[in-house]
Amino acid sequence: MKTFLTFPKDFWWGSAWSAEQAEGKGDTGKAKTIWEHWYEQDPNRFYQGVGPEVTTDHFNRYQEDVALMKETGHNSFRVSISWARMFPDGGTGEVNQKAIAFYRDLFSRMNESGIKVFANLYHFDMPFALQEKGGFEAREVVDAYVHYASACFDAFGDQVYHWFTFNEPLGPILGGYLEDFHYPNLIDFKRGAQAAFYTILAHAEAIKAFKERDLDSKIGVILNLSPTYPRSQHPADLEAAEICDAFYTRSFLDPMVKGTFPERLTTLLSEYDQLPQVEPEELQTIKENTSQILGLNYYEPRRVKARLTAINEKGPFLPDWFFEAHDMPGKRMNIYRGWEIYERGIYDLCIDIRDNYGNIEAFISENGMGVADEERFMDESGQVIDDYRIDFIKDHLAYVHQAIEEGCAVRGYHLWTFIDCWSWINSYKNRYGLVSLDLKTQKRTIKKSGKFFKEMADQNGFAYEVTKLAGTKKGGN
Ligand code: BGP
Repeated sequence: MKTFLTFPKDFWWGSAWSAEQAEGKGDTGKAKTIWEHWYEQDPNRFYQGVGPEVTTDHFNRYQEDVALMKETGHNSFRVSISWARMFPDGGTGEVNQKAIAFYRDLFSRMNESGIKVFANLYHFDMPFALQEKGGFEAREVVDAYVHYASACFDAFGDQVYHWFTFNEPLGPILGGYLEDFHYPNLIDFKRGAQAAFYTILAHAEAIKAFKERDLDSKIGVILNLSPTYPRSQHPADLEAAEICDAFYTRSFLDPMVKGTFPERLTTLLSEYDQLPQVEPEELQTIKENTSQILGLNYYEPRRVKARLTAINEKGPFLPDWFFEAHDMPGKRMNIYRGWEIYERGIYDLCIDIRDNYGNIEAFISENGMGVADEERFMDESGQVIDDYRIDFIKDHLAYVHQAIEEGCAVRGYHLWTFIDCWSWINSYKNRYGLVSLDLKTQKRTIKKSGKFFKEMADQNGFAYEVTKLAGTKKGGN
């Protein structure tokens, strides 16, 4: 039997995207970003050679897009404010009044339509000139970031509901220094650790600048978090999971929320001489300026086991020295993106935040399903009939609902994404939106999931078979 799952009053229903993935270049003037640079240098690294020049052309279509937000049930939406647009002179110097005018008009239209503005600052889009100075490996780039953050607080402080310093700060470290999927494509753990540390410092310094302004909004960070599950209860598997968790979950979560670094990680990095350079007053700043709100991006769980093979010690130091991914037999996959679908992970994540991070006010800031060739599912009118996405959303949200019933302070759910947008090196391969995009004409069409989302937001919930909630108090094991 189905039960109607009602969410708390004023629950944030919406979605998210970022400047580099949706805006297109526009005519305000914009500094070159690392993505534009990498695309110029290496277009073959981008799916079907599609780069970030036009993307979803939101810059020219934002009025129509705000109307579509409304039509798909948004009461809140996360954008990012492009550093390169705000500071077209290489990311520093004088703020760009044309950029301010663009974002102010977008935000006032959103607010007038009853859509709260969730503004994130950095979403992978480093101005190239600053990358040339070392990106977040360089202390002076932390100062440039704080200059940019402060300019945003001053220009939009009266329009933004909640602020975020970074989206998935782990992403550029993994991609840029360990796994070769972001510029600068290095394989160098110690340099990555320095960039990670200065990212954490930049977060704290921005929060400090925010607090000096006494705005009504809150500020926090958006982290990609996956619960880490060991293959078995064997001590070696448990240790592998613990180390993996320290590298990928606690590394940013602890300092950005609690103001401290996980000892498991710092001890291990010191043993292998991989610690970044750190000053005591920087640690103090991090301790004193922590997140007031937390965004949780959840896509898939992390499953690990003890390593089967010996390490090549001549190779570069990497987290994988201590564990291996466990390819769990029977797992369900999103075959297009290659990510496991495991809804209960979102519940375990919320419980972790409740129990180990002071139950900080949080929301699901990204969750979603990228599917290739969605034209296959179009009906005669051109609407994508994406029942798989509707099921994906419901199955995850039912677990979120359960977590809330068990006391988690989760205030909203934002899907990735609103209109199909550009996915970094995957370009437009996998589509995530509630609204489909015709790349040739830029025509937007609401998908079946977009209609569903509106209905769910209007009713503040949906009917669901709750016996499916395995592993929770309600569903049993
Ligand atoms: C998150 C990012 C987004 C978005 C999403 C989907 O990690 O914050 O920018 O891209 O993942 O992933 P992908 O685009 O790689 O398919």
